[in-house]
Amino acid sequence: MKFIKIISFLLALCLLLPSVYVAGGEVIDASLDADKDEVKEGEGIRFEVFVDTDKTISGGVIRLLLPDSVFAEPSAEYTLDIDEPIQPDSSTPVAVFDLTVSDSVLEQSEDEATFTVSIDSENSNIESDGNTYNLSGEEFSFKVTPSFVSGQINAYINLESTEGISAALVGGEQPVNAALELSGKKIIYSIRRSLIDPQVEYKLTVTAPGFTDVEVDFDISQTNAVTGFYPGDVSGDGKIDVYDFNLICSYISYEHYDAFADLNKDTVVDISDVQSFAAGYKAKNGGGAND
Ligand SMILES: [Ca+2]
Repeated sequence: MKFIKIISFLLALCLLLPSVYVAGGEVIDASLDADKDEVKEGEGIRFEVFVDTDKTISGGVIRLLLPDSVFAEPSAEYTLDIDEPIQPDSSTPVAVFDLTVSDSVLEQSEDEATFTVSIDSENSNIESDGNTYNLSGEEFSFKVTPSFVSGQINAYINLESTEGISAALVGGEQPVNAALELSGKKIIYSIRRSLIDPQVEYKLTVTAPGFTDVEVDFDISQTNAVTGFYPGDVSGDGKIDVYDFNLICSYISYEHYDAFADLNKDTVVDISDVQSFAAGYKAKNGGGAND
């Protein structure tokens, strides 16, 4: 009885062996390519495996070695399911992998990072004429850059800086701050996509000394254009009226600097802030919403 068990074990071992057996120790060259060498967080990237051989291929399995926690997919395996043996060529891939880069691969401070993917030579093989050959190939390097959600805030005036202006998503556990950049009378805001929780309904708030605060619904799938961020609220009471105008005039005459009166954010309170006040007053009162 024990003898039969040993024979059965050896027989099972014999049946297993062909799948790990490398015929004649020969390894076939394969190459790995991708449709891009730079990809944003959350984007897809397609890897293709090409085999350079004059052998016909009747089957096999190809695995990729993926870096830890870079892709949404935990592993990448492709089984060559071939009815009739094929003759590979350098322009037709034998395996295609569509992978998605996770949307939080990078540390928040990182501008980019480089990762590599390679063919898992030990676990990749092709079958040809009853033999199994392992594949070898060089690794493919690609760069991941951050993904941003951006939109614009109408400021109604030409600003000299974004000093004191802040835009943030509120509604989650803590606010998500936006980076700001000037473009004419608009402020372009951008937020790292990986910081935005898709389950949370956020409001986008914009505040600055001298401007009326604004809060709008935030939709991650759309380019949000924010209106209602008006310059001219020097007293900070939410209104733009003659009282604010008088404050600017008195600061100018006393040569006094006040951040709330420095509407164009150029570190002085002067006639340009009077002009900014006029533009804000006009916009808020329906005169220049499209300026
Ligand atoms: Ca000013």
